[in-house]
Amino acid sequence: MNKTERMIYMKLIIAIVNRDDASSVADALLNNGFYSTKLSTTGGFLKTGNTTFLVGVEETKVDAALKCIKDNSQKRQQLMPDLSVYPVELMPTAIEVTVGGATVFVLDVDRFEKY
Ligand code: 2BA
Repeated sequence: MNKTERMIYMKLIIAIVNRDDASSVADALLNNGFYSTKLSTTGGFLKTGNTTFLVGVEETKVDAALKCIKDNSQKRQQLMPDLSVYPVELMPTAIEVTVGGATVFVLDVDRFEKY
């Protein structure tokens, strides 16, 4: 590698967001020049749909991409049936769970190629 070349390190951001925030997160990423892939996913606890973004970015741009995600992901209260009292009671009671804003993983990418 000569003096003018430098390694570009890539990171993969995996971000799980509420379905209701998915469109504004996608728009913010696009408007700031990031490529992303949106997957329809399901949370293991609530068993309801959420959205997972895959965003491949240069290491130096990770914080800018995370800002797009953070600024557009809201915390929400979500109700789920409290199954601990069911079926003793005929109607399950509901418990409130705080979901989000976003759950984010940032991973090193060994290799990034497009064919
Ligand atoms: P869910 O698994 O449906 O979880 C929804 C919310 O329920 C969570 O919000 C958290 O407040 C609560 N919760 C989840 N598991 C719990 C448990 N074992 N005991 C008590 N409360 C629990 P968030 O933490 O904001 O997570 C939102 C979604 O992000 C999750 O949906 C899941 O799809 C994903 N997620 C969160 N942490 C994860 C992790 N460590 N690995 C993989 N996915 C994760």
